Amino acid sequence: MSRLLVTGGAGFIGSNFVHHVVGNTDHHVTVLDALTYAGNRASLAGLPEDRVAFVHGDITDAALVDELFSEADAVVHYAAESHNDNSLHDPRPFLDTNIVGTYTLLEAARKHDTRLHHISTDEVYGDLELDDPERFTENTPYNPSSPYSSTKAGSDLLVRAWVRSFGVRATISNCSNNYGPFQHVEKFIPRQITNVIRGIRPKLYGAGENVRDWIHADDHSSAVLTILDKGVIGETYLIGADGERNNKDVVELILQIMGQPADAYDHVTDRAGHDLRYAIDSTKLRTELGWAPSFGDFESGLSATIEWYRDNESWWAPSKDGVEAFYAEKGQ
Ligand code: NAD
Ligand code: TDX
Repeated sequence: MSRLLVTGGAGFIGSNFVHHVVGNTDHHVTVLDALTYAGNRASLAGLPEDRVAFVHGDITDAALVDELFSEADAVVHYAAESHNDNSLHDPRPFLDTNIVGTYTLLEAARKHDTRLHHISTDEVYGDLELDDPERFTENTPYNPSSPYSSTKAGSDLLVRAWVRSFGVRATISNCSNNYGPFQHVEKFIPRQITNVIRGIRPKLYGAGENVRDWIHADDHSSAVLTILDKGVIGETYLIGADGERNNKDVVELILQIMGQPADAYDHVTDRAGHDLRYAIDSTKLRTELGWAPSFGDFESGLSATIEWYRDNESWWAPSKDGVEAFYAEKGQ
């Protein structure tokens, strides 16, 4: 049994990972989370106290990070400012958390020789044309578009430098778009599901031709555990489940599953600098480490996610009005 420190474990993907670890391993988890607007203690409710400890704190707090690293066998680093639209409105917190926060963890990993896995995103590679036959691989050059993705790219480069210069025992994964329970209602899929529940028409940016490569958050978790277990230090692994869909198709599918007419949505102002298409080639992870996703079918994963939002209105309702007011101000 190992002691895992999980940063950002009260966020969407981090909390899914903590549930996955408790259900599938003997590891003990300590969550370090600042509980920003995106963090929610309720996402960890019901987990056994002897398996999961919670520390309310910031990853830029070097003294706290140092203490927690001294007690951990491995660290999985999810904490980030994660929303592109927010980064276009106010980039500063993205620099603090994504860059300075990751630097703070790397210095602690260096001091304590702690195994670190850094969670990143496919957005560091920029975007693809709709008809590009190539997908992103571990060798695709970095070309981020937004303040969010550029700070994630910067954090990845810090990790690579600390591996090479200081021998830090780190791996990196770059994953595609996640969906599933506990995702904040600012994000595309939960926003549209909760809009329909509230009787608000879904909002599609621009023409809706932008393609995202969807993976269930639980499959992201199994991939991260596989990398922690078998990944080679210094290596980067791309995580994806061959789930490319354009946004228009996703909105229409949500409306269909929720019993609404397929055209009952609005086109709204597009995102500035909106990346056209992401697509992941996860061959390396599958062939070298033997990982495969379990959620093969996007429709059934989406249906289960819709059910989760129907059943857990008390989890998302406190954020909904504020998020919609923020979007309304921007014509979105
Ligand atoms: P999220 O916004 O839902 O959660 C982020 C969590 O980090 C929150 O609990 C927040 O309170 C915490 N946090 C923020 N700043 C902090 C700080 N300074 N100190 C401590 N905790 C802090 O994000 P998410 O969607 O779960 O993303 C998690 C990670 O996965 C991020 O690194 C993101 O870049 C990456 N990622 C996300 C996706 C996706 O589709 N959402 C895809 C690929 C990679
Ligand atoms: O209301 C909306 N309407 C809409 O059409 C919203 C909120 C989004 N969109 C579009 C923009 C994107 O093309 O849907 C797509 C998905 O948008 P987001 O959920 O904001 O995700 P994205 O910008 O693709 O980034 C996500 O995946 C990669 C995560 O938020 C990042 O943290 C991750 O790195």
